[in-house]
Amino acid sequence: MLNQLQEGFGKIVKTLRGEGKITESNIRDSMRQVRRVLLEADVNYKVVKEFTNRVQEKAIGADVAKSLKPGQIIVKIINDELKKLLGRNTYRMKTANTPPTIIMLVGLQGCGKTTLSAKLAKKLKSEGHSPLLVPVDVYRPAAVEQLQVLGKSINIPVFAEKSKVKGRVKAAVPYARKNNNDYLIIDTAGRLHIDDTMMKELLMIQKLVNPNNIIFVADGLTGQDAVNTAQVFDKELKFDSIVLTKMDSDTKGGAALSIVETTGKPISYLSIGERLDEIEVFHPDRMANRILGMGDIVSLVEQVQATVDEEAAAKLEKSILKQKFTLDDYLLQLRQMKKMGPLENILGMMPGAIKAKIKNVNIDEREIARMEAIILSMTKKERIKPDIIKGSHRKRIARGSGNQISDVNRLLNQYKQVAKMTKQLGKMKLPKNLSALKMGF
Ligand SMILES: Nc1nc2c(ncn2[C@@H]2O[C@H](COP(=O)(O)OP(=O)(O)OP(=O)(O)O)[C@@H](O)[C@H]2O)c(=O)[nH]1
Ligand SMILES: [Mg+2]
Repeated sequence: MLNQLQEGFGKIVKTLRGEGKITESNIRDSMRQVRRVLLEADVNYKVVKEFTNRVQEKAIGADVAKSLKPGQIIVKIINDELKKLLGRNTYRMKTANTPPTIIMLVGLQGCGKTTLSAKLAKKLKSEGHSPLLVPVDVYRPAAVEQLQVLGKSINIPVFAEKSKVKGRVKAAVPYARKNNNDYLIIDTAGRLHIDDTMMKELLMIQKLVNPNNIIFVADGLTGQDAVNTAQVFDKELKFDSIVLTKMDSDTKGGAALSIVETTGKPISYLSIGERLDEIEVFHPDRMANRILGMGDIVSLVEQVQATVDEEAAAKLEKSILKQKFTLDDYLLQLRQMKKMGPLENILGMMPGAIKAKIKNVNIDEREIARMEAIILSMTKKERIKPDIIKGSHRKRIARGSGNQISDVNRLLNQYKQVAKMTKQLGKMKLPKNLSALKMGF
């Protein structure tokens, strides 16, 4: 996610930090680079122009003479402006005085509304709420079933009574009240392009139930188009917030940076995968740090805390501190990783330097299962002292786990790489509450 922006800004930050003296000419020079990075990431040109002007103005006016590291001041200004660009504060969903709080999702076809409905419902449920899902896409065959299947998988009721949109929406509210559903999530139908019929239907639903939150769902992959579509939807519906989806894909990130500025509406969540737990509250400040390659340590720690088994974490931490990391520890770690979700999500939050070091450790879930099988085929002694695993042992382990010798070799190499990283992390001084972070490896 946002790799291109991160790489671009990473370079600029590196140069700036090294600058002993900041002059008007090197400020202009770095602003040219900032402009290029933003434009290449598909950020709206007007947004780019205003952004660089603001940074330049502040940088030139900044009192850098007395500072020890003037370059850092510019980085700070860029960081501040990025935060502003992304919306400054974390958005809080509005709630109804009398339940249910109604959330309505709108957006073009395939942008991820239905998936997001289920994700939000799951999140709300985990926070102790009792959501009700209401699919109102009565046109596309199987659209309702799609939400029903998702609802069933997370044990959340789906209200699909009445066959017409108006009837269903109208009936859903009293149904929610009767069944103590404090949130009602309306998943609307998408169209390939904005058209009158779709907009009229959305306006009708809006008028009928007056949702507390209208969320515009934007496919993060569509770049500038998402910005234009957002403007049209906002003009008609005056939505409350934006969710960018598919942020796990190789999106350039331009939409994320332009959409807030052009609509004036905040981003509330990011959808970062197809799995129903792959949703993230959008924090402008953390995102700015992430883009500048400062690493989103706080998000990472929260995510680790939410999923990690405390006992396993304590055990791992101990071995990390002892700087003795065995294959048993690696096995534990792999299992934790499986719980935390795709490694790329976690890597995306790490500071660039660490990320670069572990770029080659590419693990997906199936791969983790295979790695588990290989480690489990080793003897206790082999797991504690991997050095004793020679050729004949590898053959036995491969056979025992139903893999090739090359798979065993690969696992051992990855283990070595991770063990080395872990050793380095073990030496790093991190605040106590951040030590869980070391678990990510
Ligand atoms: N990689 C990735 N895929 C996603 C994400 N969100 C949704 N998808 C996928 O995108 C496709 C479309 O998602 P839906 O939720 O059906 O989209 P929709 O807006 O409801 O589509 P319509 O109802 O046809 O308008 C599905 O294959 C989803 O699995 C995401 O954050 N990341
Ligand atoms: Mg849908």
